[in-house]
Amino acid sequence: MTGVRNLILVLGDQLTPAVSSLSAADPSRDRVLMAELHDEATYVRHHKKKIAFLFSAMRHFAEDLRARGWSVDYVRLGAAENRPSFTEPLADAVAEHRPERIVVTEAGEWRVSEMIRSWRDIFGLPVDILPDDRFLCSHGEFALWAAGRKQLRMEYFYRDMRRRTGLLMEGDQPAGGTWNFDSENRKPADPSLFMPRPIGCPPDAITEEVLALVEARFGDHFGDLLPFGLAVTRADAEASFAAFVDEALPKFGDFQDAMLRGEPFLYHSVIAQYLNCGLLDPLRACRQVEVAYRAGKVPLNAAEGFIRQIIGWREYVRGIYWLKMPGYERSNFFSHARALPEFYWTAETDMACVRAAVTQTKELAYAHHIQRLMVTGNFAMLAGIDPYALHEWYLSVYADAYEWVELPNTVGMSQFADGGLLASKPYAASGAYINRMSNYCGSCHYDVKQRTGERACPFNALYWDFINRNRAKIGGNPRMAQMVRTYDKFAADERRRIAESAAAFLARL
Ligand code: FAD
Ligand code: DLZ
Ligand code: SF4
Repeated sequence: MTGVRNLILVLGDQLTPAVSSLSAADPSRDRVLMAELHDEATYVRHHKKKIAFLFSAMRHFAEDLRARGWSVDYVRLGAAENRPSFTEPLADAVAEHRPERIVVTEAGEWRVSEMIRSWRDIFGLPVDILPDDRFLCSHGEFALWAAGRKQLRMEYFYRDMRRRTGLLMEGDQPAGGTWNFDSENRKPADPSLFMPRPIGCPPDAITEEVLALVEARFGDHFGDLLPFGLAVTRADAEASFAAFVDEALPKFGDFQDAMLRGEPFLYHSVIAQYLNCGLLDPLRACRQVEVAYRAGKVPLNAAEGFIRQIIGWREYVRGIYWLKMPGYERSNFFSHARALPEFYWTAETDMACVRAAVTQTKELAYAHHIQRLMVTGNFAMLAGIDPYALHEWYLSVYADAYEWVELPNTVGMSQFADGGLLASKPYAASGAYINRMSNYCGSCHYDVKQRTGERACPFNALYWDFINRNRAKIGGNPRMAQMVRTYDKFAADERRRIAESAAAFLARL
């Protein structure tokens, strides 16, 4: 067949008709290519649920495009042998359709964007790489914002995004007279509160077929495939988000940092996997939240907290990723080199907080932010785990994980491995923080009140040991210098016991 003008490659995280490669195209002359790829499912061994979610969402999206009049070549995994990466199905489609050019919206990951850059030479065709305008801030705009600043801080970036979008603005002032209500968003949750759950979407025939494929091909990957209840269409993702706005958002702010036994979601939205693959539009979601606030259905601290995560943190970490790649993935400020403990895969640990986070990660491919940051992330930093190994873990185990968002959160925010480029101080905490924000400690083998000894909460000795061994690196930060001074006031015997407890625990790892 001849006469195809543009061959449009739609990547697995570009599942919206509004993506720039499609919005500028013409279904009568252009052709779409999508492919399920062995290499993409295994470059880190993704959670089974994540692969099933994405493949099913891709298949549904291809159907959606066909219904809109597009000609779509959809390459199913295993349909042809040795078609493992984007390049092979693309070569097949180029040979078959002889397009004038290849068009693709820029990839979210450095690795894939490098691959795309190689195609002009491989295929001898022009390759148009279009900006991903699902994001508010382009790479160039972020680089301009960052240029000449001594410190990059999310808060100032976020204010610019508020001004730019007009979200929660009264003229040129923030609604309520304050930009950021974070200090109101740190309440521990009460288990007696009503906890809404994200709506479940039972698998349809397309998803059932994908589930069988994933079990057959990736059955040895981490994680539980079943039960499967994620939305795989835009309509279901939007219904899930609407339910969140009605039921959970009013309390999202208050309990944003809380953790509770048996409550994996609390008042979180559980939409990152939909935003990141294109099923939900970030700005539209924020506008819906603003409407709920203006209608008096949602308090300002909740609306602001939610909008900040999306137009603030989400955009900011993406900016950092593209500013610092390649190379950022190997950041290791503390020179941490310990292997990732086996319990990150098995959940077999006596630490109740870590066990809960890993168990639900295995079951749901989901843990909320504070579990990622202050439980699994905090533990890894205190224990001196190699940040690259940890990065590969986070990238593989969460349904919402793509390198552009996962890497800065892991390397920058949770491990301080970039030396403070992204975060103003290390998110290091002893068991007291986890005890304050959760009810895990009550059922734990360890005693959160003890600092040293066999039954002492491991976070305690590890925390003080971390402060002491990194004093030269963190002492310049006023908030950390205070902790170094506190350590120095401990009696010599106590300091020795801390070192011994930490060493004994790490030796058992
Ligand atoms: P909610 O708490 O309901 O927040 C709403 C939305 O805000 C999220 O859906 C997300 O899109 C956005 N958001 C919130 N916090 C952040 C943040 N720090 N960075 C970027 N966006 C944010 N988020 C991912 O989307 N993918 C990842 O791979 C990822 N890896 C992480 C790794 C670590 C070590 C840490 C500490 C955080 C990571 N995050 C990641 C950020 C955050 O934990 C998740 O976005 C959030 O838990 C997703 O759950 P939710 O949709 O219920 O979020
Ligand atoms: C994460 C993922 C997986 C598991 N599988 C595919 C796939 O089969 N086909 C595809 O186009 N994309 C997949 N993705 C997303 C990519 O790995 C990658 O994250 C994005 O293309 C961003 O660069
Ligand atoms: Fe986690 Fe320590 Fe509490 Fe146990 S006592 S749940 S290890 S913080």
